[in-house]
Amino acid sequence: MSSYLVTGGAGFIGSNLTELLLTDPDNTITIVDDLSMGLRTNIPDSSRITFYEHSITDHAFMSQLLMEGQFDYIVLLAAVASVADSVERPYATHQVNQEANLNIIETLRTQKIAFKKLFFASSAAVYGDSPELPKKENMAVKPLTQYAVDKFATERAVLNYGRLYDMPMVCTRFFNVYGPKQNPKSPYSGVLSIMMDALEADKPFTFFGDGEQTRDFIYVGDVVHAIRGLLETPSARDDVFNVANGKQTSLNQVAKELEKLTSKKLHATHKAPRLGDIRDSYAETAKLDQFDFMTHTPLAEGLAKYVASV
Ligand code: UD2
Repeated sequence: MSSYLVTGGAGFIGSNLTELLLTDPDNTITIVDDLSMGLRTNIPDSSRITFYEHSITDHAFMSQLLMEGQFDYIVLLAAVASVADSVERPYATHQVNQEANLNIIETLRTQKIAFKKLFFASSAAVYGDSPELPKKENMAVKPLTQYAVDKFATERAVLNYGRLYDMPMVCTRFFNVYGPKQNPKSPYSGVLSIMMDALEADKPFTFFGDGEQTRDFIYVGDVVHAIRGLLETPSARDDVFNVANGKQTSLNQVAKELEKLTSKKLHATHKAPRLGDIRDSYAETAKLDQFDFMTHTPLAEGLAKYVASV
């Protein structure tokens, strides 16, 4: 029997992870989410879930929860999840993406709280727009936005706590995750969810730029298997892993594939590229691929599953 704390558990990746963890009948899951991006309806109906509608920026609340919760695994997914949003709200981003997480690991340290593994989700944004591709974990980083700065700083803090205070920690750098339960309602939502929503509702879709920018799109099912695998593998600690499909795909290519799958035509317009946007991105995935829990759903298959879910 394992008990999990998942911050951001009502969000896109967090709720998919919660569903996966529930498949083991012995697991219990505590979710902390302020529903700023996540949705209450994303949380499965189960007596093994305890949900707190709360912000992780309430340090006293989080410290108390950690002291009383006796969690085996702590999964830090709560975040201001958008680069563009962080450009609009740099300090609010910092409070969530760095300060709140630092409070969590500092509480674990000072209160000498025992746990089996802590996972922190960092981001491909830390690599910035350096032309070197694919992005490798040991490359120089170039965080270009507050989002990227906070993700990198927290990733380093988590790994340093692991090393300095012998705490079992692991981090990932997510590339562009897509799939069921991604919320398309914010202008900062993942591009695939916005595109899908536009196709479904026959609404216009705006490409920021020419649509030839590339991303490494990974299916959320692969991501949550990677998280669970990293938590459960004792040797995967004090380290950071890219989580990606290892393939470079342009927005125009994705649009074509989605048009085919939905038998609909995208009503596309174009605007200037977003401030702080990265042109091209894809990952070297060899480091995580050493583990047999890692799966790579091909894009066409993942998009088909996504289309079927909406
Ligand atoms: C993703 C992650 C972010 C961070 C970053 C690292 C998401 C939602 N965000 O940001 O958390 O990890 O990767 O590099 O996964 N676009 C349009 N039209 C739209 C929306 C977006 O053209 O309506 C473009 C956007 O300008 C960008 C691309 O699509 O060039 C992808 O945008 P995104 O917001 O899905 O993700 P990204 O890569 O900025």
